Amino acid sequence: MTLEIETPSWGYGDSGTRFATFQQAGRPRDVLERIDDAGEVQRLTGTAPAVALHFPWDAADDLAALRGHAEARGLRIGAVNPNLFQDPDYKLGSITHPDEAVRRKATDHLLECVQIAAELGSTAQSLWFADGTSYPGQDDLRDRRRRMLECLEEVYAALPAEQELLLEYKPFEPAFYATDLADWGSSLLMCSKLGERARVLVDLGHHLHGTNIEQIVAVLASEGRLGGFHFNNRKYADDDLIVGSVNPFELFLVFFELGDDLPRLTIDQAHNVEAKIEAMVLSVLNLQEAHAKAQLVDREALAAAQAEGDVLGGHELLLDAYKTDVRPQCAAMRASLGAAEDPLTELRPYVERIVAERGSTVSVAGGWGR
Ligand code: RM4
Ligand code: MN
Ligand code: MN
Repeated sequence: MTLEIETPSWGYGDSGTRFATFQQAGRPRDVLERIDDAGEVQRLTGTAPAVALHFPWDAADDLAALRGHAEARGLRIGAVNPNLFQDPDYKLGSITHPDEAVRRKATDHLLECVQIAAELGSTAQSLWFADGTSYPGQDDLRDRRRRMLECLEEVYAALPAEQELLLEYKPFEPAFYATDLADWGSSLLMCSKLGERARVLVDLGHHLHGTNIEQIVAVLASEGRLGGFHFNNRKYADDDLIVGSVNPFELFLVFFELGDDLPRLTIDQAHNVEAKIEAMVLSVLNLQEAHAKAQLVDREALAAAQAEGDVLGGHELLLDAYKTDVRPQCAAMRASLGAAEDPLTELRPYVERIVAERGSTVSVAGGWGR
């Protein structure tokens, strides 16, 4: 019942592959309608009380009204996500760009987002940089690192006390040779230089194959530097699919490793072909179940098995918890929170209503946000 998930405004609007964007009937037409959809997910699941925003995608003239709109739907504003990957000026990087003027522009956007967060009551800047190079020799790797640090230092110094800085990493895409923050170690080093309120954000889709993500959780958490999660699922790269759809065991292991000390938990998904709100609800349900199963692990027995060197004893204790069907308990938990026992069925009338109100649209070529 204490689980709290932030859902992403950008997971409700249109997104696409690099080949096409498919618009859905009932798609939200503006940030207020994206917040409405997040409010419906919270109403049905009971554990999604915050909505993370992305700027300038969610830009609004009246931030107080935006905040009021969210609060009226039982939501608070989660992390603020600046966007430094779509402006043509950022083709060769944003805060690592060789041109000082571009770095200034990027830093100013980050500073503006600190201000926006303050007005919205948000307590985190969630930063992901598309910065990197696609060819050896394209730019000086050490200089880029220095430029990034300089910009982030300026942003960190401007953070009000209640805001933290979360730093995401990703091994490749859109850069294909050297991404400036390619792995958790690079993010962690940057955070250590910035200060205590800078911590690493782990996105489940941002690792090379075979990476042991739960071990990264263990390392960062023991260092006090695990700032948060971007939940999604993938089979190949940064696929941004429904949480727990491809690799539910990994999700369970992540929750087991997190234990009771949960950092900021956000969903980061980009739905291209699936029904959007339904996909978001499913993700929250899968998170509830993974979290519940992780609570079932008999940690005392596990510690005893580990102390005795009982290799498979420890392993089987994890499997016992993972194989337990917790769906009835999760439904009861939702009912006791005043949410829905069967969220997917109860979602239908809302979807029918928004399709009637917002209308249907057509498919267009291209990527994000059209
Ligand atoms: C990136 C990354 C960021 C997200 C963007 C839209 O791959 O995961 O967190 O803001 O996508
Ligand atoms: Mn992410
Ligand atoms: Mn991503």
